[in-house]
Amino acid sequence: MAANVSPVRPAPLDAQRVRADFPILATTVNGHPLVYLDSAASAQRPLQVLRAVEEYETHSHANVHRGVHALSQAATAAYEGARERVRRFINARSTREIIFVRGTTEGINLVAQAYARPRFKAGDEILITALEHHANIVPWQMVCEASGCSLRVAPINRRGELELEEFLKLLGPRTRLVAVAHVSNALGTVLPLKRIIEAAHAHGAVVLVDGAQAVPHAHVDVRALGADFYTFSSHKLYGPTGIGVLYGREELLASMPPWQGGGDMILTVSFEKTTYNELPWKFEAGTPNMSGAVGLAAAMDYVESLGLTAIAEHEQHLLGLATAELARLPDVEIIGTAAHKASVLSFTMKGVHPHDLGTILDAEGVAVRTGHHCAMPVMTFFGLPATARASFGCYNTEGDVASLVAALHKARGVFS
Ligand code: 7TS
Repeated sequence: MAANVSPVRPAPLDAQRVRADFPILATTVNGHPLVYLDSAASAQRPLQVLRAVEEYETHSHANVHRGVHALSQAATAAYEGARERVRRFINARSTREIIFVRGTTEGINLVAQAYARPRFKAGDEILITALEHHANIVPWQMVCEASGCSLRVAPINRRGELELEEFLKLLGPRTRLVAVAHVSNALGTVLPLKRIIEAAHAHGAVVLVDGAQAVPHAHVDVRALGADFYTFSSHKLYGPTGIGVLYGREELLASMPPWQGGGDMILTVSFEKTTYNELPWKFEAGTPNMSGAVGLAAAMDYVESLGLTAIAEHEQHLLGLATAELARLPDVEIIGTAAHKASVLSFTMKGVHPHDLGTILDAEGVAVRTGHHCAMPVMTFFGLPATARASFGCYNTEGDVASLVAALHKARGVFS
């Protein structure tokens, strides 16, 4: 994602030193040292994140926004401090534009239900691409069912790249919203976001970006991108589960009705009329995930301390190495060969079901994901039931790639 990385070149990543921050990587699996190649599903957490959560839970926990007592104020400061940390991380204009959600899935559903559903009608169109995760398909299908609007899907080619010309042709006066992944989770393809956003805006459409697979691998600047909505999950960014972020341009968020009702999103309640809180709390009903937010902020500190450019370069090196090694293996086919990829390597082995392959690799301590990766239409496009997928994070090494290759040789032996 060269267009988005910081121009300052930090020192290259010392993955061995980084690994010391992740105690779980010392685990042995089936008698082998763990080789964790499933960060695209969920990354592991460094001590810095674990300690920040422990510190909050041990010394600062109470409910937020509700008490004048010291702990409630400490919790509120920690939670709202985390919001400011997120704002800075993605360069949003204001903390009013940062909504804490459970994760990417909830972020997309919030926009679907509170932005799209009330305003779209028959004749309106939502445009997505053929490489989306189910979380960026199903919420829009639900909107279409409820409102009568239609879903259009821009095609991909055999390399797993978006057919940009076809995408541009599908944009028109009826297009109200474009929802695209920044990076495909099943194939690793990086989408030409700036071009997509400019074209969508030229047609008056609003753009939601599913950034789940992008934020851990590149510096994302929502204002430079021009995204209207951008959402991501903490747990893929070395932070805790159960927390994520929806960024929305203030003007859009302000124009939307609340989604869920309950505490924190109200100002006053009577049986006749309830008035809603201001942004961002209008979209945060109920007691939020304070420790999660604190952990996410610590994860952002962590990746910035390593340098997102250094992380990206390190992962690109591993991706290039693994791609070259797997390409040399007979019977292995790489699925997703886009010119611009990030950190994900999907593949199949002839004659071996990906689940069996995953089981053999696990016996060697190598953790890869196997399945449809919640992107069934991508699998259908390639005529496959599933793939095996290795994904890389800041703690992976050339040794991990070598272990993957050795385990694949072993699997070939077992099945031949
Ligand atoms: N969008 C993309 C591109 C994703 O990769 C994922 C999760 C989601 C949305 C949903 O994120 P969540 O945190 O709300 O669940 N992707 C994967 C994966 O590739 N393997 O497991 C989860």
